[in-house]
Amino acid sequence: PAPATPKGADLRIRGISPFITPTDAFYRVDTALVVPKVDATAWRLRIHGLGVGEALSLSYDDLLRRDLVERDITLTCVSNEVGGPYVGNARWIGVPLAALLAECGVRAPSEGGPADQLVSRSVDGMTIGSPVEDVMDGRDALLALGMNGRPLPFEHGFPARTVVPGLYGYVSACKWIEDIELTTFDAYDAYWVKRDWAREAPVKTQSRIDTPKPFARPRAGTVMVAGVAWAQNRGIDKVEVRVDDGDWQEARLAAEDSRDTWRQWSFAWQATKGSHTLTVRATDRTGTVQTEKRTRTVPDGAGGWHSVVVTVE
Ligand SMILES: Nc1nc2c(c(=O)[nH]1)N[C@H]1C(S)=C(S)[C@@H](COP(=O)(O)O)O[C@H]1N2
Ligand SMILES: [Mo]
Repeated sequence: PAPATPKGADLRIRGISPFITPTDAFYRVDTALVVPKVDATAWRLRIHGLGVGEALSLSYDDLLRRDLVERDITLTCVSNEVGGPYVGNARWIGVPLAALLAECGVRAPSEGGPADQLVSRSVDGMTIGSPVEDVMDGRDALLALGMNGRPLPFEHGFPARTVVPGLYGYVSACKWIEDIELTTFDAYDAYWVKRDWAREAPVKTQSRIDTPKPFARPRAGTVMVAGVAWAQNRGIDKVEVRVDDGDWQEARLAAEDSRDTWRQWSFAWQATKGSHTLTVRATDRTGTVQTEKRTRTVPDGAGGWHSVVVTVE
């Protein structure tokens, strides 16, 4: 099991996203018109391709018999607009993916391996291509079997899915996975890449105001402004809030769980009567400040600052 989340990771402010997203509230994004209901007793996962010695075929029981780890990882969709809802944080249980690949003879490109793309295929025909380098660089890439202490629900990929901290879901998080092929980016474009999304898509440093909501009418006085910020695999270092065109003011950060999870933040605003615009920006642990430049979700994720307009009464 993962250690308990640190005290103080959850600020328990009214209206803020809970640190761990309950499974039934976790966003869902996929192309499935009907959720695949895979029979785990008949299911197998194949691992094959460039640099793999002998192709491997694993059953659900084979995976359950291995050493499993539990990790808190925040997952984000590339189609999430600034301030949008397609981000969630869960406790995943799974097989460390890098170790499993290494057993099959796979080496990262930087170690001389011939494959730079790992293509995951699902039972419903989705293909998702991840950089082999990222999957094997020491981060907690998982072949996940469980979510928030339970087997994966059908909606989130039962019996198994991948989760790779720091990469948008469409290049990392294949649900209902049944095949892993080692290949190259030159040789193959995955499903969304064929439809104009980027080949490689690390998650952008982002932050969101959860409360107050847009067009809220709080009373003058102390108003708690709060939300979440994420930069998976890099970690969040700082969050700042700006009221109208004022100076950036540092928000209070909740305790850090890991650099793969989002962080809650809060700011006690002394609100004065009238209409005000609240804006948030985050800085990650590499020193990168969330960019002001508004960009669309296509091709590699929305950029820009989230702001909310409220009227203080
Ligand atoms: N089989 C399959 N896996 C998939 C997808 C899909 O359409 N089909 N969508 C991907 C996208 S775009 C995202 S953001 C994540 C979302 O995972 P969730 O639905 O568990 O939140 O799953 C990824 N895995
Ligand atoms: Mo996505």
